[in-house]
Amino acid sequence: MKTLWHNCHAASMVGGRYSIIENAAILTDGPLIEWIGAAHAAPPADATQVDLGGAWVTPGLIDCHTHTVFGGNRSGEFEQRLQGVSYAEIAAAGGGIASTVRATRAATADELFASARRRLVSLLRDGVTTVEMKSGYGLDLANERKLLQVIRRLGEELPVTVRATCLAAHALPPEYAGQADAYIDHICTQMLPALAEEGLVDAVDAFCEYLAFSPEQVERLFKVAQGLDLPVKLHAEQLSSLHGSTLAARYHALSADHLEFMTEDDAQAMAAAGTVAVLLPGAFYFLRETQLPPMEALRKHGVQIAIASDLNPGTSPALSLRLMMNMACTLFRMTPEEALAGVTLHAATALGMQASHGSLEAGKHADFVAWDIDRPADLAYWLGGELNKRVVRHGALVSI
Ligand code: DI6
Ligand code: FE
Repeated sequence: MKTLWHNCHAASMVGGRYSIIENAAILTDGPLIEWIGAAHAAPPADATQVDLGGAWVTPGLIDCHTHTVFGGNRSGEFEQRLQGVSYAEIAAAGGGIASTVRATRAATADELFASARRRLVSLLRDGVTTVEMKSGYGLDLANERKLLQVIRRLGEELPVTVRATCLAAHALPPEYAGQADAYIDHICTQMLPALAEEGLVDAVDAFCEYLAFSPEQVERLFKVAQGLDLPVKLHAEQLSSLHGSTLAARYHALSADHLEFMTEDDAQAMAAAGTVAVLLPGAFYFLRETQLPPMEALRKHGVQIAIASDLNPGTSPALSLRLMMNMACTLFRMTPEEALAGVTLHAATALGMQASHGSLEAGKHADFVAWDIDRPADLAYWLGGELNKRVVRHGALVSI
């Protein structure tokens, strides 16, 4: 079953960077792209024709860093922070991640599924066709399993490709207060091997920060992940510089994420390892941070830069990836072209999916969005909201 999608322009991302084809056509065969190029050069084919009315076609957007599944929410803490109470003070008083852990443990899988589904639908309405979701609010085997199973189920029941990341090393659970090394041991010897064996884990992540886990603890986890053949990622240099991003590069991590406090040496190590820099402007904005990620060092060393929502209840209740594109431009001084590459091409690499996703090329998945916009920069220009568009996944139109 072939389809020729025509009367469009394409921001194809071919060649490993932002690139466009004006007056383009795309021939799909079932779930895959068979051919893409200038419309006049389209190969003859017995194909259904779809007129896209002059739309701009981009790869389906990829949100490569989210914590979509959690119980409760923290709008009360948002109000407290607006009154001047700090994130660290709230955490010390038993709020913060710990309060979401309590609410998540108390919720049933069905309740978690229902609330996460609503948030995920918001992301999908914004043109997202692939999303990564992390566990990390369960912090014991049964509850991390519950989260990862909900993540798998979201991928089965909604028109989106899902990658599940185990973030058991997100925070210290109350049962292990004062015993971070023992908790890391428990993850390494019990939780991760069991969850991996059950097929629930596509990658392993950790929060490397002075208020979470040290580089030494993260390295122990990475060694176990490596032994289980699981790729790693890392929350690094969000609040301070511990060189977690260099450690991530040493383990050929798919990505290091946040990175406001990274150094030029970290950028060099990441570039050499092909580790993607995932920037999270929603968290930067919501915490009213002032330390900007070192854009010039990242560009100079040729680190691939992705943008993601970091959707989570504490630091980035962000329901629009396009709003993150806008913030990446206004706050981090990225160009709209860089922002678009950051939610397609480089986001695919941050998930290890670059062979099949992230650009419009023959042989890749036919996951794309036909936007009724004048120019690709319009995607980063509007502050969220729903744009007119058609979403194609696995070669077929989807409605959400
Ligand atoms: N970094 C973050 O910004 C979130 N997790 C992380 O490792 C915060 C999560 C939360 O506050 O619930
Ligand atoms: Fe995060």
